Amino acid sequence: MEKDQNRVSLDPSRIPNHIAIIMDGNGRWAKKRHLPRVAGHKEGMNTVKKVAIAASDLGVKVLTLYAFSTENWKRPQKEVSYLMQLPIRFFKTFVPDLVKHNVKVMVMGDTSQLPEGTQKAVKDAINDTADCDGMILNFALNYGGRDEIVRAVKAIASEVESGKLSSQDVSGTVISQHLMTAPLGRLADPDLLIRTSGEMRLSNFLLWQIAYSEFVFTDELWPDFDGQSLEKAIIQFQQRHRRFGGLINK
Ligand code: V07
Repeated sequence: MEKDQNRVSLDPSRIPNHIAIIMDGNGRWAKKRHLPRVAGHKEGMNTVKKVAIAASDLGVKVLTLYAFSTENWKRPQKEVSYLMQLPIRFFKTFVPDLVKHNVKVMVMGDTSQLPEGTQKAVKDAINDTADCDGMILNFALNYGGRDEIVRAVKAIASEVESGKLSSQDVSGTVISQHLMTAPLGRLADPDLLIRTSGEMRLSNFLLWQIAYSEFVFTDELWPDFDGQSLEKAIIQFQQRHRRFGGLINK
């Protein structure tokens, strides 16, 4: 009973700095309603807006959302082209709201492979929110965790090759500095990772960065997720004792 979520309330002084979310269940949400999968993605985008504002209001500093993985290209072509329109729609309908809430958009992943119009929408969203210094809304777009590590290793190897770096100086810090989350500095590693829709996999999302993250899995489908669901996940986070492998709280 003590751990009954309804009896434990959110501690506003212990909000996780960085929350990462695998937004799963859009297709299942649509299927339940006899709608095409893309209707689920559209509703999922509206959920992104609601949850981003809720996170910002709670004082979250970074919200990283897995929007499109390097594996998602294998989906039916029609679905992929619909997904590629979403950053454009998102930009058109939501950037003014983000500016009002002082939210800065960031994107990590290989955006050079995206259609021209999608690349432009992403650039515009980043530019138009560049002066915001509140929460960072970080989209993982055409992102893969292993791909990110491969790129980091290549970059480090070429620095060693050119003599800029000694192999002896390669460290965890150096690796972090070559990952796509490097611009986030000390906020690069999520404190809390949430996956919706009942699946308990990482699906090549952040690999290095989640070494000490708390995981919360919920059966809720992404389009049904909201500010209250986020608060529940944060309460679960707050009920856990983070130990960082015994490095702190000793
Ligand atoms: C996408 C909506 C959320 C549910 C999961 C998949 C579908 C927002 C963006 C986005 C990305 C970059 C950006 C601005 C917005 C997005 C894709 C899919 C591909 F700068 N939602 N969303 N991109 N979905």
